[in-house]
Amino acid sequence: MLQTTDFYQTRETYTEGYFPRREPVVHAEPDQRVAGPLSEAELNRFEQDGFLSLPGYFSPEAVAPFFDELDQIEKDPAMCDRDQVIMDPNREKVRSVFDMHRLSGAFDRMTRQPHLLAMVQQLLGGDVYIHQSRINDKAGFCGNGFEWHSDFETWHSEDGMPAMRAVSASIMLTDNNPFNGPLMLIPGSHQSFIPCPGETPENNWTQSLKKQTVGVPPREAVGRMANARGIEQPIGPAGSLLLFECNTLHASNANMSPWPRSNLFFVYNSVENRLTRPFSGKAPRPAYLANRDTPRALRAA
Ligand code: 6CS
Ligand code: FE
Repeated sequence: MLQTTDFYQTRETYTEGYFPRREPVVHAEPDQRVAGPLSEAELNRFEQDGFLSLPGYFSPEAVAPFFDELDQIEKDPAMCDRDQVIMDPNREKVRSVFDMHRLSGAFDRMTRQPHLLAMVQQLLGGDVYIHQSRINDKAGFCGNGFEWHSDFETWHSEDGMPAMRAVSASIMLTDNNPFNGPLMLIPGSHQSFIPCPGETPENNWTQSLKKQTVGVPPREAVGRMANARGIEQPIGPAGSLLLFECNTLHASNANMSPWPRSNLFFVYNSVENRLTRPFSGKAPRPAYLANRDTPRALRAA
């Protein structure tokens, strides 16, 4: 029976404040926690911070073909006209390409890389499927940033994701350094759900992926979280991996450096957490943003 009770009321049902999350951070049963590649220390780090940074996880050579494939897409006008390719607001550069795992066999196989998949299954306590995949690309000098937000707040409100049982795997396709707009995260912020004010516009995704205006938590709440635990900015060479929990607050600055910053994101959702109706009450988002098929458990490549 699909859960349709809205335990995380936001936007149209906004109330000020913030509320403790209902789900565990690591979903594995106690006796199953070590049944996977992540050590107890790594699981504890993920539980405490809401993310785990693994610099140098893949070699730069292993991810170079993905960056090259992105370059091909960006040079293909027919591709850039597709809805799943989001240009930045001044339409100069590609900002995001969604549904990469369906565009390319290499990306699909990467979602099922055995060790990566085993870590995600360990964190989510069982079988998983891809809810969303994308590349966020920040060209040198002009790549725009992303507002502070919880991905879960959007996926709950606009896609109908019932519970906090999803993890994003971000693979750096280029070096992420302090100057080219790396992801910033607030440790511990995953433990609280922060309702966001504002009604979800119809077809919000046509604008939100260029600049998010709803689903942005009140600055007072972000400030309080940052004052409690600071802000961290995982950097590393191309090939580095960042696993972050669906409710961890994150943002990124514009890229004013001459160097590109391109990161690949795979969003893994538990097969026990399939999408229901969008809790905003609005129409479901397109398939390239949210996989509404009956979840089919991923098998290692
Ligand atoms: O709307 C979404 O699904 C996307 N928006 C943001 C700001 N991050 C997660 C996701 O890519
Ligand atoms: Fe996000």
